[in-house]
Amino acid sequence: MIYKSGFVNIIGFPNVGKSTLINSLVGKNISIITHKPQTTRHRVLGILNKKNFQIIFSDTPGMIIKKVFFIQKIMMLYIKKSLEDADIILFITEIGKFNFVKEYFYLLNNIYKKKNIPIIILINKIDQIGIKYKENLLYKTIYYWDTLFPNIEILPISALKKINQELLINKILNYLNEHPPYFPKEWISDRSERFFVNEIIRETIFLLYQKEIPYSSEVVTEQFKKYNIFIYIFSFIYVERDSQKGILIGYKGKSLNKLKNYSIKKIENFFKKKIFLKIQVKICKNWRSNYQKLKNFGY
Ligand SMILES: Nc1nc2c(ncn2[C@@H]2O[C@H](COP(=O)(O)OP(=O)(O)OP(=O)(O)O)[C@@H](O)[C@H]2O)c(=O)[nH]1
Ligand SMILES: [Mg+2]
Repeated sequence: MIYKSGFVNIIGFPNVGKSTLINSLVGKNISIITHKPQTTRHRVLGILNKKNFQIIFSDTPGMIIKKVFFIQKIMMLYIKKSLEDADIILFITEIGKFNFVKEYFYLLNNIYKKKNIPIIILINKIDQIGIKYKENLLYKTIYYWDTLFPNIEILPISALKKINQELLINKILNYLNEHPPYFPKEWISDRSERFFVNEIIRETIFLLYQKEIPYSSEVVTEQFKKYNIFIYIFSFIYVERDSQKGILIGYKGKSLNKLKNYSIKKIENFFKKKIFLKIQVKICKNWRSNYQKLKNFGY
């Protein structure tokens, strides 16, 4: 039996469905998803293990052009790195988006031509055909990408509804070389339990709060203790200003309570265990622009 293994890195603009794709491929919510752009801040590995292959997918933050905060520069560095260590690149975009940017055109072209790394262009959200979009729009989108990259394979998919997922895996396997597994076969990610707690709370903040709040928040889990019947978790949420702390906590602590209850449900679902969660909100001034603080937060 031939055993294949390799690194498949997912890149694309914000909000196109990168995290949705990695979760649906791996079969577990290892990367957080919201309707807001720039949800993903880290590079997260999701590992798909089958009898005769191990594919290590890597989710990345959305590519952004205007980098205001230092954290956004770091996020873009994660993408650059992920372009370098890939065996295959999945460049994901969505139906009806014609937003290609020169900077990334050169980057992709360079990888494709000089480094010889295979790329597959995925056109996501095609489940919206007949609902939000006409079929013609898909043809236009395919034509657009094919004109930019005439030699690169294009595959329409729906990450949400798993349309063409098997086809995608088969295409990936065609490109992968014979190689023993890089990670133990029971692994689904390279990240710790605490990381997932941080991310689930962060996802809930994205869903419950508006404007700058999600972008100004960082979550750090200080304690994660497993007992027979439950897990004890103590997490800090850092925001940049006093006023943000007030909003996060809300009148008589109501908003924070809601955040806590929503998070508990999701964390329980993730670990399949009862959770006792304690959250404390703290201020860490301008953490998004401070190299040392970002380093402490694991960036
Ligand atoms: N209809 C539809 N919606 C999708 C699909 N894939 C993702 N979405 C939605 O698109 C939004 C963004 O999804 P994410 O997976 O967070 O996108 P992302 O590319 O990881 O975004 P960033 O991390 O911010 O760069 C969410 O509301 C998803 O539910 C799809 O195949 N069909
Ligand atoms: Mg994401």
